[in-house]
Amino acid sequence: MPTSAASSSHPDETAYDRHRLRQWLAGDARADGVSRRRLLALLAATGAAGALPLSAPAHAAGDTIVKPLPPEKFVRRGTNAETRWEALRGTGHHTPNDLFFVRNHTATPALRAHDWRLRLWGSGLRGGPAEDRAIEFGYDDLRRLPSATRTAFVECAGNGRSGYTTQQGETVGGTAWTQGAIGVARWRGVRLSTVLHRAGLSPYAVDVQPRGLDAEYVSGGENLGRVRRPLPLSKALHDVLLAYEMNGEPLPPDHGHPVRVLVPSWVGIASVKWVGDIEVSRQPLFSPWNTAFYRLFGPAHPEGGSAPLTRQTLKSAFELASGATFPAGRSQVLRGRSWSGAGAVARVDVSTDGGASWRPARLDERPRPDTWTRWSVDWRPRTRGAAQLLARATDTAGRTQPDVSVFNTEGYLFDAVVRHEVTVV
Ligand SMILES: Nc1nc2c(c(=O)[nH]1)N[C@H]1C(S)=C(S)[C@@H](COP(=O)(O)O)O[C@H]1N2
Ligand SMILES: [Mo]
Repeated sequence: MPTSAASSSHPDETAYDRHRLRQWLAGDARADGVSRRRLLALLAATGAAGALPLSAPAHAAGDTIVKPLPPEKFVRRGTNAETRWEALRGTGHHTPNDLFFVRNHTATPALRAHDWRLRLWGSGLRGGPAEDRAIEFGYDDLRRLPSATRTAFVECAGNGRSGYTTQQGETVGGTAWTQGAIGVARWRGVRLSTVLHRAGLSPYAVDVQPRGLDAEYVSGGENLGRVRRPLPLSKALHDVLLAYEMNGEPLPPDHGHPVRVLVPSWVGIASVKWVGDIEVSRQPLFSPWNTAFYRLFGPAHPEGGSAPLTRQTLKSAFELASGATFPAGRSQVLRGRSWSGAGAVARVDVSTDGGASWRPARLDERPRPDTWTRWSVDWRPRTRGAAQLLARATDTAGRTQPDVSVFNTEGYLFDAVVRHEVTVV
């Protein structure tokens, strides 16, 4: 399998990275806003502190995310934080920034908008020999370009992964998310197409590969470099944003400050945070994030894995804690949300008796693609004891959530109907 390792370790690139890094470190030192530990991690990321072993964890678990993670809102999972669904109750369509899940391969870097540059480079830009084709945009340059706003979810490909184990008895790799590795925000930024055209897009370009400025990712003792994943040009030109605002605020540090890529309807890994450069290529690009990770492996999938994951699957969740309790004989409104990467939600059916009987949920807002739809049902539990609540969505592409999700070794795209355990008291 070809890789882009040669082009991404281009000497100019490395020098550029180190140069930028020194500027941030100087800035942060003045502002006194960065821990020594984070500083060392940043240095390690570009090899400027060669003696620091990359395999050593650069951060304690509590140090990888900047924002507060109150336990009533989040469950910590390693370097990540999962949103609790019960905390979404009453929050409206858009997930407040302070409640949005965080998925960090390493740690949130300390970047400052006025020092930040975005570099576009590669054989897919017009003019000059390949190594000279590069153009930079500063933060203010982006803010001056026409803006676009989109409501879209960012959802980890592994969201719901623990269902493979708890409902299907299967062992899968990766973070054992329940259902809270998703959030919906109103993203504002510049269309990637606008920036690509300004950069001088070649008619021969086929792929673009955004790369984050967070530390290099070490997995199984191997340094995989900085988080990066290619996108076909067709998607890049269609609806992708370089987002600098999230729900009307400057992008928060944990969500990619100052600028992230936002790839609507696709697996979260496509939405690269803290983007620092974008390779534009006439050849298909590869990185560990579209070869080793984010493909489906397993007996039901092709030898060598499926095609790289693109769109998210179809899911539903209740705005309830696992094991929530309800008083018998009293009317309740059960609320939840369903979403699909393949279109809008068409209908949602709910069962409050473990799947024996079903009724349609009320859709409480107009279903739209790229985001969830809130719904509700009335419930008056009669019998005391354990009960299972189920919600099954159908989308406008004609897919309905199955009872069982097809196994894959990394536990991606769990789409089965979730059995939500509650107790009637
Ligand atoms: N640079 C960078 N971008 C990244 C990641 C990362 O670790 N580093 N994680 C990815 C993954 S796997 C997901 S699911 C989303 C999570 O976005 P959030 O943390 O804003 O919720 O960001 C993606 N972009
Ligand atoms: Mo993810």
